[in-house]
Amino acid sequence: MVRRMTVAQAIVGFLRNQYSKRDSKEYQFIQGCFGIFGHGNVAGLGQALEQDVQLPYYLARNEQAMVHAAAAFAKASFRLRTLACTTSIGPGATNMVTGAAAATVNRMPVLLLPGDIFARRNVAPVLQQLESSFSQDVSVNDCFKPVSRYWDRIECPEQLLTSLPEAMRVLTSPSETGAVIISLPQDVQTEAFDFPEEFFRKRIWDIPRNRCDQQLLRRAAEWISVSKKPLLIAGGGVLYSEAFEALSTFAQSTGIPVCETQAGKGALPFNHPQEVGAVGVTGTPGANILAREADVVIGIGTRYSDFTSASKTAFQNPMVRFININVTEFDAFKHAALPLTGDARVTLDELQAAVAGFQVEEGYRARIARFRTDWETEVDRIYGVRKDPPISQGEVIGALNEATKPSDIMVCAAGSLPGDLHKLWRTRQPGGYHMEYGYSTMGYEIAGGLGAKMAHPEHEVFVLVGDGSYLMMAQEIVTSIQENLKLNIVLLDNHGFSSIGGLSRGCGNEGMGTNYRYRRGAKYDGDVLPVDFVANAASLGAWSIRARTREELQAAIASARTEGRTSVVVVETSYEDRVPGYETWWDVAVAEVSTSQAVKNARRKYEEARKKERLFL
Ligand SMILES: Cc1ncc(C[n+]2csc(CCOP(=O)(O)OP(=O)(O)O)c2C)c(N)n1
Ligand SMILES: [Mg+2]
Repeated sequence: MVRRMTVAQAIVGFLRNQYSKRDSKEYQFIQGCFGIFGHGNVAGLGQALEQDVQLPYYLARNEQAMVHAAAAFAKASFRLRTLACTTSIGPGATNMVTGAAAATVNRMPVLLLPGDIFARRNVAPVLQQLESSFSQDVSVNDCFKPVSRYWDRIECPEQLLTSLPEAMRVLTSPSETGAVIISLPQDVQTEAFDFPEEFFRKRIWDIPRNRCDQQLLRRAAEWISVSKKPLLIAGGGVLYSEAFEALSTFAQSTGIPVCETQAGKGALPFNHPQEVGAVGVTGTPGANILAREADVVIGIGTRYSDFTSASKTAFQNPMVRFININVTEFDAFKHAALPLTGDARVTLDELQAAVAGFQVEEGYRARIARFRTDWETEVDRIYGVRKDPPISQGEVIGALNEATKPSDIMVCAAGSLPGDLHKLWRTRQPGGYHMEYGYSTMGYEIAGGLGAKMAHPEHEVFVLVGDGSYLMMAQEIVTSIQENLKLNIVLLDNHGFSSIGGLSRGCGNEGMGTNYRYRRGAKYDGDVLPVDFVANAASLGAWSIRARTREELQAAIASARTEGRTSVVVVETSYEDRVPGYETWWDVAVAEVSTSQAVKNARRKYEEARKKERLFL
């Protein structure tokens, strides 16, 4: 039995029959397809999606944004489902490169279907084709190779039969997942072929909970049982494995404190007795002191980015040893760790049994409790700051946190907000804190909010976005209105890049290029540019309002919640008033020679601080 279909029709027919399954719960894996059409896909995938509406189609405004939305959808679904994205050739395709990289860094499954130049070649160069004199087997879509986990180009219809199952294997693989690219030459998309009927049968991809090596598990248990200052680091893998309860039980029964990376934040509620908060460059004092002194660090589902390891200065105990629980072998081996390569939940359950009876000492337990209360006092202080307008960012975070419900989802990605939120946000449910900080892509915020809302339409989604990020990519507000997917956007306007301005000054410079002001001579030190964000958001169809004081902000957030459509609350915040770092450092290389005394001083301090960087061999 065969079905005569075009390549594009076969892709749609195949994708809508793919399911994922974990812990006996089943999900349609590809829940729809974003697309922006052009000559490279309108008559191919466009035709197929128009004909077969069982794979819902979504129109977005920008190709990069739709990949972020798809990745956010996957992240909010703990990687059990995702969306596909189709584009035309040339700029439509390459607009997705940043989105693909962000998805791959964050280990998020997204299926990207860029159009490609004619396989037939006789009409080349086609509109938007970048020719190569070196080979006819090259197109701009080759740019996706370093940013994807699986890359293929379909030159003839039968290749689909072996390519799409590979794409699904990678997308549903906990260890290999990331962006998957299937390049589709525009002529091939429309070619008909007799596809075997079985290709369109319902197929279930079981997402495994692999066990780690049992001998290594016993060794890990021995290491833990002789440890005096053990520390658990919860990374994104805890969430993607839905291992939060296993982690909570493990931490509670052993007394081992838990700190969190950006991706792992929310694994435990902020008021869990073993939770010591954010770790690393944007960490809390307690977590960073515990990391500095720890003799055994148990990293779960973490990539140990420089923000987590404080550029390899976080772990200063000369005897420190690492045990890494990670589904990806590559990460499990980091820091010369004892690698427990396996699923977080099943490994934590097994480790729990293997360390049965182990408890941290009373003094350590008391210290954890003290760090916790001290930190809550500090958060209350920052939340409670009362300033005349422009108000502080910490105050905005406090007002918003107090106005949100446990089931609300907070989405953010770049600027100074991620660092402040990592420290200050009181997360109450796993998934309530949605931060893209693997690639920290300006522009992810609103697009990501859209993806999170698509995954959980019954929850309120709050997007926190800086003025810089908003100006880079705000256009998916239009998509949210079109889809009736309401977002609550809070735009913090500090007239520029507060984060990078601070960084510039920290490196001895003067913050050039980080203020949104009129040019005066060589510098941008004129008046603030008159960007009217309230009018801008309203022009895209959102309900928008300006809030100047804490009271106005609280009232605006309350109105936004009851509003039926996407809202944008614009609040001016102080550029200078920032939340400090605690007990940590970040390696940003400072100029080794300069005519500026400030740069020379910064370099001296930098060289001193670098001495703490450690190699774990
Ligand atoms: C696409 C992209 N370009 C550049 C950067 C580098 N960068 C990080 S934060 C930032 C400024 C963000 O400005 P804004 O959104 O206003 O946040 P603020 O720093 O003021 O909090 C820049 C340029 C980035 N992360 N992403
Ligand atoms: Mg800003």
